Amino acid sequence: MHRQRTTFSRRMNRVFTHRANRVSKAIERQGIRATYELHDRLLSNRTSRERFDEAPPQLDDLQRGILAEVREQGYALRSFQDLVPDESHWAELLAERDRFVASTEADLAAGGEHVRVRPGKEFVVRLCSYGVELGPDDPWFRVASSRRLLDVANAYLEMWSKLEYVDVWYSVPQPGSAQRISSQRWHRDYNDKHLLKIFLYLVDVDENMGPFQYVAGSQPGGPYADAWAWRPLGQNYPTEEELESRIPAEAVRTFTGPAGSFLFCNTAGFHRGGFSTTKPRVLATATYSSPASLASLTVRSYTYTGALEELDPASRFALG
Ligand SMILES: O=C(O)CCC(=O)C(=O)O
Repeated sequence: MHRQRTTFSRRMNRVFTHRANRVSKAIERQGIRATYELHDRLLSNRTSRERFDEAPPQLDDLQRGILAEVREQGYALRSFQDLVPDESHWAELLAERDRFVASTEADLAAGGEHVRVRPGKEFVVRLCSYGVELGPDDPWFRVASSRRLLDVANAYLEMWSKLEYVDVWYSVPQPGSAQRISSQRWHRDYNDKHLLKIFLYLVDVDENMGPFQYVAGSQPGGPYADAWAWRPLGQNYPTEEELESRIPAEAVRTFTGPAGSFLFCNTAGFHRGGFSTTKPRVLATATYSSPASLASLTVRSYTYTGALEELDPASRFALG
């Protein structure tokens, strides 16, 4: 059989293929960035801002306080009971947590083949992940999709937002010798700058259990917004040393706290967490993003099982 390629041509092909890949990735990246800007300024977000302006929600003092703090420092911390005083709701969330923890630990003990994890983030087991059906019968979905929370998100983003992701996470403890990877490292979320995430601790979280950490003032518009500034699809993972040399330690907030701690934050700002070396950290989370979000342009984590036509217009927009 004739040789089809010389070693030289193989090498050249490798170089060119590598270059071609790099060039096509750069073009694709530029295209995605341009699409984001277009949707933010002209297309999706403009309509969404107009809809919000037509009937802005009336917030109470608690909601206004959260809004002011997220604007000022990028985050606000409250307790679940402040927002949802009904005790039975908390009990339902704890029951959901217990079922999830029991099934996760049974799966992990049997080798972990059935747990829901994403490639590269195997340290987070997810109750839902993507492609699930969720509706008003799910206690966490009920909270995340309630007008009480949606109004805060919409008022913060100053537009009708999309409830893009709803989940419960179990962070698997890592060996003490492990290195931080992925979202355990400081980063900005890449998909949107108009972003509000909520995190509700379902267990007490101490400093060894991978508490969520945030650089106060790193949200868009904050004093540290320009440090590795947010860009759609940006390379948003400086090394830990680089970040710590540029951001004063006093700006770093570490959210240890009891079950029921409820955090609101714009994760286009720098954050990290989930690096537990002792006990599992279990929390519920949800993301509200703008319609221009790179993720919500493409994917939402769930399909709503309730009757969309029975919802008010802002909720229908968020869930539908
Ligand atoms: O698990 C954590 O505390 C970090 C989560 C995170 O990076 C994110 O939700 O964007």
